[in-house]
Amino acid sequence: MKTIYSEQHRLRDAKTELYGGELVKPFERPSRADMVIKAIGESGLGKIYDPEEFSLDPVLAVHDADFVTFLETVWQEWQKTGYTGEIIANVWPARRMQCRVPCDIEGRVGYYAFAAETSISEGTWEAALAAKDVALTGAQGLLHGESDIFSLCRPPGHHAARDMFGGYCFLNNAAIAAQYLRDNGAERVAILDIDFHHGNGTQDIFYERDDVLYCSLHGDPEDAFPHFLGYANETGSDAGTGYNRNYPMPPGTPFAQWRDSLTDALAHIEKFSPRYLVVSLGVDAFENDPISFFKLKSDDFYTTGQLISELDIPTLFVMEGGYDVAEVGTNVVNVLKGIEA
Ligand code: SP5
Ligand code: ZN
Repeated sequence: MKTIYSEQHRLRDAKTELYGGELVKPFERPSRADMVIKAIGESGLGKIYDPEEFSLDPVLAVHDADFVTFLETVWQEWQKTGYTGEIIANVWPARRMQCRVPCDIEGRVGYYAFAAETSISEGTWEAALAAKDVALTGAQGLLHGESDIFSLCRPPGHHAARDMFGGYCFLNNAAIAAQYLRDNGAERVAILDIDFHHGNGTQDIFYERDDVLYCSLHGDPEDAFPHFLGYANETGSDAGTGYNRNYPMPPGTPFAQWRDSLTDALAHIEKFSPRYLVVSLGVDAFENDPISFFKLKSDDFYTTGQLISELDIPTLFVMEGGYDVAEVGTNVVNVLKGIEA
């Protein structure tokens, strides 16, 4: 299986994450991708390729233009104000307030943020652009007949909605890839999200649509980020009714229970009969993940890959979360090896 990867991910290297009332070194850091690349190199899985460059058109197919312009320009604007720290949202259009874009930079940061833990730092936009190229190059590979491809995206994407960033995500790499597959001839595309967190952004982007099925396994929003989306009663709206499936699970969930959800999601995907499958591949369901609460072991990721491969659908794996830096490479490679078994 080919891996698509760009060194440009290093440009996303924020100094701060708001965590427990302190500004700490972000969990989502460059060494995560280093560990994955190292494990791929040692695995004999296949070669690593640079991405091709794509225009903003596939990005604008899923994100609002004003949001994209905001991401593109906000660092320079922040610098102009004279602020010396990173960009952290501190105000939101909360209940019974107006959802309109203010003029002031702090107001606009709050408008486009849905969470404050994600600082925007110098180079974030450039890294996000490269990550979407990594995802789109993978999608292009599927269109050219590859059966499985791994897009090692960083920063991740599944929390980014059409007009919101947060959860360490800016552009929704998996959604951009899925839409690109749709726009290049695929009638139906399924997205399976196995990251520990609910992919609120991906759900948001495809919620009213019946051509892209979204299924997500994740920590119950009662107990886990992003807290305000990801409940089982969110099944889609309008034409999309029935095309969104959430599998929230409680703290301490072991693989046996998680696998039951996966099996159900896979059966649902099979019935949908998609031309392609996009997997939002986070490995933060791992038992030692520092910010998550499932109990998957490294070997369970191999089994997960095997189960997904039984679908026999051309699949793009898009890297999302996974914060136990020591094991993130092993866990990702285990999924991909399970696919090739
Ligand atoms: C892509 C991805 O995995 N994003 C995850 C973003 C999660 N950020 C919020 C983390 C809040 C952690 N609270 C954990 C409490 C642990 N005791
Ligand atoms: Zn996650």
